[in-house]
Amino acid sequence: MANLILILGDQLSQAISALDEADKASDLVVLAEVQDEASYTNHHKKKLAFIFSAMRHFARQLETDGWQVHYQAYHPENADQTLEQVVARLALQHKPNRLITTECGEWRLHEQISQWHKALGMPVEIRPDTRFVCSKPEFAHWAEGRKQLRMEYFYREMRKKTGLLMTPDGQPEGGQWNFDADNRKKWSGKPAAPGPFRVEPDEITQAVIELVDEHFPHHFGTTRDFHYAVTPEQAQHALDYFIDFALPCFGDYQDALSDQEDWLFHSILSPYLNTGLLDPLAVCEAVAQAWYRGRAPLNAVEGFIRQIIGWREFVRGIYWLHMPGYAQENRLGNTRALPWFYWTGKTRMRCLHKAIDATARNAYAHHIQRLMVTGNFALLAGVKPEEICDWYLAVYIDAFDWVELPNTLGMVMHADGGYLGSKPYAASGKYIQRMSDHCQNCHYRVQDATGDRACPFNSLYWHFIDRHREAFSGNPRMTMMYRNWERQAPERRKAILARADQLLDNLEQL
Ligand code: FAD
Ligand code: DLZ
Repeated sequence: MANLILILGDQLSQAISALDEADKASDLVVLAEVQDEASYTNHHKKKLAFIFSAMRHFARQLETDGWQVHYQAYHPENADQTLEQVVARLALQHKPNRLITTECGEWRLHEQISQWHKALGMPVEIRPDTRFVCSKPEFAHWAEGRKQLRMEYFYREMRKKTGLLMTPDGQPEGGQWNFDADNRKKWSGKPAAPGPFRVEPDEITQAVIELVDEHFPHHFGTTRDFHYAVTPEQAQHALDYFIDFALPCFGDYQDALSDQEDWLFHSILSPYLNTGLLDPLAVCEAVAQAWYRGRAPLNAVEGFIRQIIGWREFVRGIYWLHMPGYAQENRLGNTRALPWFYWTGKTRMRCLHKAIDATARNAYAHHIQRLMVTGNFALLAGVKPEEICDWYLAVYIDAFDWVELPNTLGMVMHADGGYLGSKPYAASGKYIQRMSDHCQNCHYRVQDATGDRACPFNSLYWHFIDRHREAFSGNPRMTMMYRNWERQAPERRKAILARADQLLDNLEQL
């Protein structure tokens, strides 16, 4: 045997660098479902089913294509329950020259793998992950000497680098880099949202669903109504479906929230992008083509591409530049525990109930639910970053540390002191009312800040502004908020703060 080639559960692409120049006749490709990876957080049951099923389909395809594959299916009584144990046993059996793998997406596992050569007693070659537009060194070079990083400037570099939506003379198509101002419509039920692309579970997926239900019964969420794609071909159909049915409205309703509709016009492609079933650049090229062919407007196409070559690449760059210290940041000094209703959805705050309920059913919530509902509440309530980060890592099908952590700790919790975002996305109930129809079905009154039925977001928002005066009052983007706060009568401010204090003491009862 020449080499062992380890492929992780989020590296399911035959273009993965670990397979470069591999020899089908002599190398052994290893994939393993292990307890360690399945339980480092309370992974949603649909996330476990998705990863295991996609891994099994990928392994089967490799075998069909002539690779020698060692696949370990999960069983609680397997002797080897960590990836290292699986590799160590194979190394003893086959005496390979070395282990080859592609760098993994989480610091936790990356640290372990970088030490394996010692225990295994053989070289471990860790290759760069080439599935991103911007390499780690390239991002580090771009960030060098900048005190704060701004996605918009990075994004323009990525547009130039990829040529996406660029004219032949190097200008952005449509004369603007960013059409975000056009992407803030409220959705009133029309045009109808297409619903998610659905794949009926095949035998492999059904077996995995049974396995998850049997061995991970206490994990969050449900396997019921599993409809995610689990192969590259199915994921490609999901992309085609998005382009045909949702992309035309993606931009207009990108920031909307709905009481009736879980998915709106979002692509639901993140699980496939993050596990290798889809290539990010190919996805962006297909979406750009939709604009060139007149099948989708520029505000939708530019907005979508910005999320992928802008935000997605940007947060990854930040993660690898600042780990492991980044995960410990808590610059706002938060101390509160995550309210238990994040796990049950049992709260009378309609927007939170709806976002958490969708999360439990689907292992998915769209960006605005994550940012402006569950995230905003955790920010205003001063939840410990560590606890809210672990929640996001557990509950979403697309959650991997490299993308979840900067979004939660940086974008939502502002725990990195504003390194990733120029101001916190703190908002009162007014924002949720403007962008959704939740408030009309809510127990609380969005127009009130005080009184027992007052929307908790309102007083908590002002409490946040008041208690973090030192951190934010000098921020030009927040001057207006401080001016509005100061303008209120002292008695009113006192009453609002008292209401917020009462809420903070009774978070579990909301
Ligand atoms: P769409 O709205 O259709 O967007 C298209 C694509 O753009 C997504 O598939 C995704 O790949 C990319 N994208 C959009 N926004 C971001 C972003 N802020 N950061 C990185 N990529 C982005 N995304 C994850 O993939 N994994 C996570 O664990 C994750 N955790 C998040 C936690 C919080 C607190 C917040 C606010 C956002 C998080 N996001 C995460 C980003 C974003 O919410 C999801 O990518 C998006 O909701 C996925 O659904 P979609 O594919 O329908 O996205
Ligand atoms: C997320 C996940 C899960 C649930 N299970 C496995 C597994 O059993 N085997 C595996 O190789 N990978 C799994 N993964 C994905 C890894 O945790 C992932 O590679 C790291 O999170 C790095 O991004």
